Amino acid sequence: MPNQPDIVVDKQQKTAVVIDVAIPSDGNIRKKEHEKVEKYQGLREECKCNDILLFFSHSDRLFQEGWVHFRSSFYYISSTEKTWQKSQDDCLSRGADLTIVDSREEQDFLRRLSKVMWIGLTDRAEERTWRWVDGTVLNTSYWSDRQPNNWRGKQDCAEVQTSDVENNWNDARCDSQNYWVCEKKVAP
Ligand SMILES: [Ca+2]
Ligand SMILES: [Ca+2]
Ligand SMILES: [Ca+2]
Repeated sequence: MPNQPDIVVDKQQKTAVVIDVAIPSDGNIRKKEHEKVEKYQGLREECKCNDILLFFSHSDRLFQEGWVHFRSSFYYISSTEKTWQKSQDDCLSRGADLTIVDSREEQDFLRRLSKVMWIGLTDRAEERTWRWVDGTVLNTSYWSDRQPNNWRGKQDCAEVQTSDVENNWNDARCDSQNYWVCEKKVAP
């Protein structure tokens, strides 16, 4: 018997948080999950929300594994710290990549998580040519003031910092230990 989802609407942030009922989960994001995501697009108009955050119920495997849904992607926010490469390797093992920030909404979403985390951006192949993990060159960026500064010539990996301002990226040493955020696109 399916339960009604709990819906919490934050009028100030114009965000709805949906704690949904369990769905069949084999660990993969497939058609069923996609249908569910589509269903909540309607809620956006209803609550006049800009964003819908979709969390899964405690009995759901994706929820247990720590995935959060926002718009067209799922995100995994780590609870341990690793180097940039080990973080990317972890994302790959989950069928994902370190997050590619390709919209202002996604940047705002990451900022609201209030955690210093690796994202999928590096200039280690060529200094000052910042590339995403999918190989695309950085276009729109959200660097903090005076960043990237390649401090001591050794900062080649990008992190989001806890910040009240929209521009909160910093370049840091790739071998420093950080939390990280993986992104998995919802299957079309
Ligand atoms: Ca993205
Ligand atoms: Ca650099
Ligand atoms: Ca820096």
